[in-house]
Amino acid sequence: SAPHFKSRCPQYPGSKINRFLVPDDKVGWSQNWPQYKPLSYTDPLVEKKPVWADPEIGSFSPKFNTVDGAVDRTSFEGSYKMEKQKPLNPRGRTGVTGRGLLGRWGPNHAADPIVTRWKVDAKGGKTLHSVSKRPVLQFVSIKRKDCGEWAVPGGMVDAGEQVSITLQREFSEEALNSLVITPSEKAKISDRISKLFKSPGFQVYKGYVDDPRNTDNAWMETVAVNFHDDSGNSVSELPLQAGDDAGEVQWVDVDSSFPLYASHSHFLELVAKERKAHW
Ligand code: RP5
Ligand code: MG
Ligand code: MG
Repeated sequence: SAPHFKSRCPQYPGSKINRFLVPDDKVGWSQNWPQYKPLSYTDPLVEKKPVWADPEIGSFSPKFNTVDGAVDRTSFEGSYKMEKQKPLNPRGRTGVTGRGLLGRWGPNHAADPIVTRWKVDAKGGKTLHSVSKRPVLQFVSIKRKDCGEWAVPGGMVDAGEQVSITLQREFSEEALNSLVITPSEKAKISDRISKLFKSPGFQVYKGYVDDPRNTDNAWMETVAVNFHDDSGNSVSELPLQAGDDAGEVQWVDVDSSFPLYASHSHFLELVAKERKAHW
């Protein structure tokens, strides 16, 4: 696969930190590079030791490459290497060390719910794309508040949480604004979406995410699952409302030209292929 790219974005998100510039041919750790002198950066929020973050290396004894109590420190990419007691990004150099905005040393596990339906015309027939002649999928997309980019409404797997729960919880928080509605409204919504989320879904991707928050010692990994509302009468009818770290939410046509956060475009390409839809 191509070397990670967004993980080398010149400026570290939410900071004034410039990454050490890493050319494509120096990404891999196997390339000897004595001149490589990245800055260490940990966001002040992470330093405050919130529940979702690890302490500093040295002040605790994490068990890497294993499930460490409630925290899954295994990687979908296989066993990761350690250097000076710190995990090494399995995809190579990023131009910054420490954890940046990420809470965990090593893999930070997320889940990405990709909820889709077919785009239909006024008569309810599937819309075919003018060029590819294939039916067009739409997915529930949120505009992230942190960077303004459109994305899948994914989020971090809480310690000890099952991924299937994270998928439904993050979708509800970010696309249905479940955090601020009344308990009775919440019950109604979760009733209607639980059917869709109870279906096994199509596991689209499992592994490293090329996320701009990644560092040499901390990185994002995800399980992306597609829940498809084929008839368009279950989740499609729910009123979308942006919540939590989402500023906007809407159904977006699945199309290769639409730019998305991190590796999310890659996930949607896989969904389109699987459903024989336009891409
Ligand atoms: C991405 O960050 C994942 O693919 C997921 O969509 C997201 C999780 O982080 P937050 O949305 O919680 O910031 O790498
Ligand atoms: Mg969230
Ligand atoms: Mg999120």
